[in-house]
Amino acid sequence: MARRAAKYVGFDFSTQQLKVTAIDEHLQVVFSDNVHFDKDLPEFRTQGGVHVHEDKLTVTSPVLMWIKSLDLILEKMKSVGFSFQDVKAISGTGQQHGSVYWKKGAKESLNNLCSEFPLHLLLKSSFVISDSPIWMDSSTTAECRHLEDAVGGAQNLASLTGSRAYERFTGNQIARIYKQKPEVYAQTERISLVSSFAASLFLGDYAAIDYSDGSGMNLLKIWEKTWAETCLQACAPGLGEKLGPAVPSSLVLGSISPYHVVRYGFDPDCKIVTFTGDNPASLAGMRLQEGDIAVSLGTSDTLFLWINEPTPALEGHIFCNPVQTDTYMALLCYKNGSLMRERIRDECALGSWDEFSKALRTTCAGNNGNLGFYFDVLEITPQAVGVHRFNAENQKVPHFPKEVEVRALMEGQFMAKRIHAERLGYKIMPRTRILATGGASCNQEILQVLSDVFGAPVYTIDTANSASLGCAYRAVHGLVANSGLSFSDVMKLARKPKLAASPNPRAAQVYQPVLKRYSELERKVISDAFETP
Ligand code: ADP
Ligand code: XUL
Repeated sequence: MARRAAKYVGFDFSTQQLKVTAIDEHLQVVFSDNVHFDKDLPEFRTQGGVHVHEDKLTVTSPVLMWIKSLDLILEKMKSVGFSFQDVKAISGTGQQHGSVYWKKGAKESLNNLCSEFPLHLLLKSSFVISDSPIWMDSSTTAECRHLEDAVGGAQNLASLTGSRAYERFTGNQIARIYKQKPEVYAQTERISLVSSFAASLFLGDYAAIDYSDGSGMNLLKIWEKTWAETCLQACAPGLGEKLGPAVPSSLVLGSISPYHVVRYGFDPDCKIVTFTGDNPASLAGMRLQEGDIAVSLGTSDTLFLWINEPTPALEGHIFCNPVQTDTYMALLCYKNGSLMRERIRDECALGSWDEFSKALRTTCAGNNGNLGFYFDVLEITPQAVGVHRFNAENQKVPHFPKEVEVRALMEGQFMAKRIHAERLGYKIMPRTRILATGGASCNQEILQVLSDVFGAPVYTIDTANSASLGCAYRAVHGLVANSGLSFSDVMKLARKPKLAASPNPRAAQVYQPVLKRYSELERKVISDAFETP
């Protein structure tokens, strides 16, 4: 009998949808599908997968919606004849920071799931909180200040957990729930992240939180990889017990629950590899290697960096690396991405990306000393707003000629990224690769500026469904991680990224002094932002 082709599956519980990607042993995608929360599960009345509460600060998603979406996607897979029996391993991911509150006795229910019924019916009474706080929630400013004070300040918290206190980070979310509803907290048997909650549904038991997603809680000591006792105590009593120990991201948690074996025909030996957060999962999906930077140029701009020796700062986040436990990843988010570029394109390049590119081609690296900061909306990194232009003498000027403006925008956006990456401990090395993705990564001239500012080659990659694909890859790796094979060993079969731009040899010399000036002027722009009434 012919050998059946092994499959590895990744599930992504993202904000708006549940996605699934299956690959074969050659790492080729053989199946993908999704369930869109608003469209396919209208009974939960979400918009973009979430409920924004009246105070505008509280943002939640119904936990049963996530479970029902899993029932639905597995049924869809069954109806198209997906061969569950060939799946060797499953891993997955969830939006970062969101939390799920299991009721006392829920472990028992998870251990004894009756395969005749869908999960959302079996687990409908298993949660003390039916609306889970998610990453878009910003209602916990008081809890953030309390946590930072408890450890002696924002930088101390960053040095310990990888990030200063952020409203969406789970420790602060838990603290608010404890403060507002202590009785609900007392009835909680276990607190999961969206990722470990989703893993629990496959495992039929509480799944551990992994180091990488655990780093998005303001609770995990990223160096020792254990919970920080002072942080736990500052958030809620007895919290360590409700979280359970954190584990490496590539650990096999166990075999799939008999529920799925009977109901869908999974092989009883199919392994569940620890689930992680969506950004760590994307790092795996983009197959970042040691020293790489991924730059996503979309509605907002995001940077993932593979860092060996991070220096956590007041901006950006350091997470434990999801594919290699002894290293780290950094995450930097910028709100002024494509929309900012579009505005300058409309004002200075006749609304055309071709004209925008032409302006970049006809101006020179370093922009003759002209540089600018372009923040139409309040920026995250750094916290500043407005448009600020400086000439070569560091004098503030109200306007630039159109093509100078275009170059100042692009150089400014990329210099900021390089400077913030270096502040987090990133070092550009001869083997550094920049992997560019997102809408603007099709623009050759933009990629050339990126390459010149960083002094490194830029490659482009297709990142459609990178988080679920990354988890299918992680499922493959999880099965062999114990025998010492690294993630990149396993990834050798995957398609290589395409070289899109190489740095001009003179660029390094040009940008060295400009980067220094940009960094100094940034401080001025930030302090101006705070002085503005
Ligand atoms: P999202 O973050 O919403 O997924 P995308 O990654 O798809 O967004 O990026 C969309 C953006 O890509 C658009 O808003 C547009 O500004 C930008 N874009 C599209 N084509 C180009 C181009 N040729 N040059 C620069 N930017 C582009
Ligand atoms: C990262 C963050 C979001 C969520 C949802 O810190 O808040 O990217 O992970 O995608």
